[in-house]
Amino acid sequence: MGKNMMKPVKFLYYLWRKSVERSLVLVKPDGVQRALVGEVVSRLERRGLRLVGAKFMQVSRELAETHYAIHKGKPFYDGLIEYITSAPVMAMVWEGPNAVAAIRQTMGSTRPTDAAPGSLRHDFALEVGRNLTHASDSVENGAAEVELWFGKEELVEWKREVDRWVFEGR
Ligand code: RTP
Ligand code: MG
Repeated sequence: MGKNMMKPVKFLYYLWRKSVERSLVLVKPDGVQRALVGEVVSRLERRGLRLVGAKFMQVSRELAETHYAIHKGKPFYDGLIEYITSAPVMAMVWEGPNAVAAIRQTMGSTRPTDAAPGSLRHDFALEVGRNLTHASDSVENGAAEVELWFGKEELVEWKREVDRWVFEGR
């Protein structure tokens, strides 16, 4: 391949990577305690999303405060920090086309009684303060949260045989 061919190929690869969104997903302490980690993983897998990182961890107060900085000052903030640091969480990174919207749809609305039937929060939760999961709410926040929670070496770039049957044009 000539030297000039590399640039367009690289650019196409850049565009292809860009269209694959990433989201941080947390199974919060209530989800872990209720043995719903497998349920959450299973639903995301079945949706067609690709797992690129996972770790079972205790969230420090510092990480909780950085992650939820946007909610500082709100009436539920202290309870939220208490909740997320109260017991271990399963932290994961999932990717795919439209991953951010797809994952939030699979989780359901923040308030479980508003969540669509069939969503995780509808099927397994009752209270906003015990709503099982976290998912990034935009592509930008997805990238920022993945960087906050995971080191580069903790993320695995890989392809699946089935990708071309789930991701159009791959
Ligand atoms: P998350 O960030 O956890 O994925 O949830 P979300 O985007 O659907 O909701 P967000 O507005 O970011 O709120 C973060 C978490 O704070 C708790 N919360 N409690 N008591 C309340 O009114 C209230 N509002 C929010 C929930 O645990 C929510 O997931
Ligand atoms: Mg949020």
